[in-house]
Amino acid sequence: MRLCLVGDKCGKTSIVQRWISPRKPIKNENTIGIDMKTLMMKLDLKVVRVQLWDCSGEKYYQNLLDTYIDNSDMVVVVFDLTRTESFERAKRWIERIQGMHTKITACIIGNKLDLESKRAVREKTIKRFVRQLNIKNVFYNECSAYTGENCRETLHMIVREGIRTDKVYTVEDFKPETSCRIV
Ligand SMILES: Nc1nc2c(ncn2[C@@H]2O[C@H](COP(=O)(O)OP(=O)(O)OP(=O)(O)O)[C@@H](O)[C@H]2O)c(=O)[nH]1
Ligand SMILES: [Mg+2]
Repeated sequence: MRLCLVGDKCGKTSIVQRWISPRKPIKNENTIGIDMKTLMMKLDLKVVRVQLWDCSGEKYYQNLLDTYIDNSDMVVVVFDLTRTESFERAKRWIERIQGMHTKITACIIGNKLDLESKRAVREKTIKRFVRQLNIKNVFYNECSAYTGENCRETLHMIVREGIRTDKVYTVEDFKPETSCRIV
């Protein structure tokens, strides 16, 4: 299953770190271009291999991302709950994805739940936005990469959706052609 994480500088890499090493404290890692990590997990009696394409929020790279989005099974749009402009950027991402194809599954994540007192985007506003979308499968969740709150649950929700919509491949799908020869 291939996931593509997009959004401005809001904690995408930190969320990926939490998903990969839940117990380690997150460390600052500036993403240059695109970073790819693989995660193997067991969920509902299935072993799932998740490819995480973590895209930089830098505007400079944005035009390169269409191919990655097109090749992914789910786009994870992340924003910072403490900044309205981050949410506005997430909305523009969703519009761009809608423009590409409406069959794609999108997950919107509001990050930095630990900074509740600085929250600038209300849950009601986000849910209203999600409801009026023209994407077939879209869902929303909130988490904190910093404390780890709700991170695992969000990942499980995403992978379950992948399993439900048959976007999880079996080992058979990766078997090379018998006639394949490496030269
Ligand atoms: N308080 C708080 N800070 C966070 C959280 N997640 C990330 N941060 C901080 O936000 C900053 C950006 O985090 P990154 O994970 O690098 O963000 P990014 O979206 O990958 O950024 P780019 O790769 O530049 O697009 C860092 O200083 C993190 O420590 C969180 O849940 N809570
Ligand atoms: Mg990053």
